[in-house]
Amino acid sequence: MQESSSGVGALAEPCGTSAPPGRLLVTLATYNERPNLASLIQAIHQQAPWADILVIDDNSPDGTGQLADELAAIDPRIRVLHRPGKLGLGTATLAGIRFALDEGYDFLLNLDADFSHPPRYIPDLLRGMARGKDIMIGSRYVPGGGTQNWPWLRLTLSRSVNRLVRLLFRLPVRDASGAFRCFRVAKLRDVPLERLRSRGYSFQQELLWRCYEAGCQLGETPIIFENRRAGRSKVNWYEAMRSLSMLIWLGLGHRFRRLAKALGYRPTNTTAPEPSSISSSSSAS
Ligand SMILES: Nc1nc2c(ncn2[C@@H]2O[C@H](COP(=O)(O)OP(=O)(O)OP(=O)(O)O)[C@@H](O)[C@H]2O)c(=O)[nH]1
Ligand SMILES: [Mg+2]
Repeated sequence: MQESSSGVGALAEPCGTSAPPGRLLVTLATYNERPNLASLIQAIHQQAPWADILVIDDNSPDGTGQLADELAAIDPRIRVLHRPGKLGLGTATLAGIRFALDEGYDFLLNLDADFSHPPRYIPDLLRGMARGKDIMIGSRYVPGGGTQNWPWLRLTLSRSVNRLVRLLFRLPVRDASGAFRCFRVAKLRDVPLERLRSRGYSFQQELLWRCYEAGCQLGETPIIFENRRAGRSKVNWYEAMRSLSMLIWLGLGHRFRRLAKALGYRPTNTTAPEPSSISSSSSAS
């Protein structure tokens, strides 16, 4: 792990936008993102020069982790967390959250390391935080948002999963599956992270649900999700189906508990039902 200098993460003004007061950590989970990494970090620092950036790399075969170390050696705002192998985007996101909590950051902003979440939207997310939201989502499905050149099947699936999640978990957001989010770290302390069951694509939705249940105020700002600039997608349809099963399982468990409560039944165990297996790889989208 590289050490960042103190003070680098202090408050500054992002490109004429008023920033929320506090230290900002930007997390980038990477697996084979070497061609994107340096230019992405530069683009993030153009929007938020005061931000520390944590690269969470899973021993990428293309040497992304080594490049991150080289960048960190010349820029104290960059830090690197090396993990031994591909452990999935869910656990990488969780590692970023734990890092932000342990290091006492005020805000945690996460984005994909492939330019699909364009850094030019970072000021919009920070403006939402400054207005008092606990989580701001870069959203594809609010007016003004969208996806660039997605195949019909992927778009339909993504929209359908979001509808299902809204129905099962009653989340008041249009885009619960994207990873472009900014969190108020103090509120994350109230979220029972140890209860998160998902490791794959469903991680993003389950995390949001747990945060909402813990009282977080959610907000959305439109983004156009762009195709990755370089490298290959890690989208895995088998994993997508496993994650869908996980969401249905968690969502039905949630609805049944709500119904039981409304009927006056007091369950002895309030933990979400344990599925026979949990999804265990890849990324969310
Ligand atoms: N550390 C870590 N990062 C991962 C892992 N899987 C995916 N990522 C990263 O998570 C982000 C999203 O993954 P992508 O491959 O872009 O998947 P996607 O966004 O669903 O798919 P496309 O946008 O089509 O490329 C990228 O920054 C990946 O490098 C993983 O197992 N470990
Ligand atoms: Mg991507």
